[in-house]
Amino acid sequence: MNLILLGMPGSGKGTVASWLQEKYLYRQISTGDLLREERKVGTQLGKQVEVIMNEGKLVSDEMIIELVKKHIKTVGFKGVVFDGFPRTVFQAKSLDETTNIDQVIFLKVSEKIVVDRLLNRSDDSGQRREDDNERVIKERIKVYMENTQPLIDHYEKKCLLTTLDGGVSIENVRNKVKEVIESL
Ligand code: B4P
Repeated sequence: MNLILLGMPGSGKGTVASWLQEKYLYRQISTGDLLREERKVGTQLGKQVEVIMNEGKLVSDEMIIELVKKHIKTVGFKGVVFDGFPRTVFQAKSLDETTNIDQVIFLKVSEKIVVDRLLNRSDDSGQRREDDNERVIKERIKVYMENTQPLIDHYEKKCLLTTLDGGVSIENVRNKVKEVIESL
């Protein structure tokens, strides 16, 4: 069973996807994490995407689709949970051609909440991401509205979309997601 998590930057896609991987054995494919890993290792792709990511723009569809292909392994897992992918209609159509999607969960959160979350986010060692500053967050939200929001319509037409309130506590969101996947 394959799932997609859709939502604004900071809507909690990564938080839910890593929990689904740990608890329900879904393989998490987070394109954001994969790109950050390429940057950390210093690959050619990592160098190419650095400025794009720091400015909150989208990496090219071709690069992202290649990256996903490289990492999509389902052996030993219940299925895949895509987090941060697809982000454009082109990416969604390309995924439609290769992978059966069983459910798309849209985490609906207000702009104010996501801005607050991203401005307060840091990792376990207290490090902050370069794209989590007010100027770039605004740009990421704009990019989301223009490029990713149309996917809601795309998956609604396919009768695959479930909308959940992502503005509540992490535990509440998890419970709602659990209900959805257990009903499939
Ligand atoms: P991503 O890494 O996907 O970043 P994100 O959208 O900001 O994160 P997410 O929604 O997963 O939020 P999280 O759970 O962490 O992308 C970064 C960049 O990579 C993009 O800007 C782009 O340049 C590039 N990119 C990635 N994928 C691409 C693609 N397909 N095509 C092109 N370019 C691509 O949650 C955020 C914070 O909120 C955390 O601190 C968390 O603890 C907190 N939180 C989560 N849920 C909460 C809740 N319910 N209550 C309170 N706090 C909560």
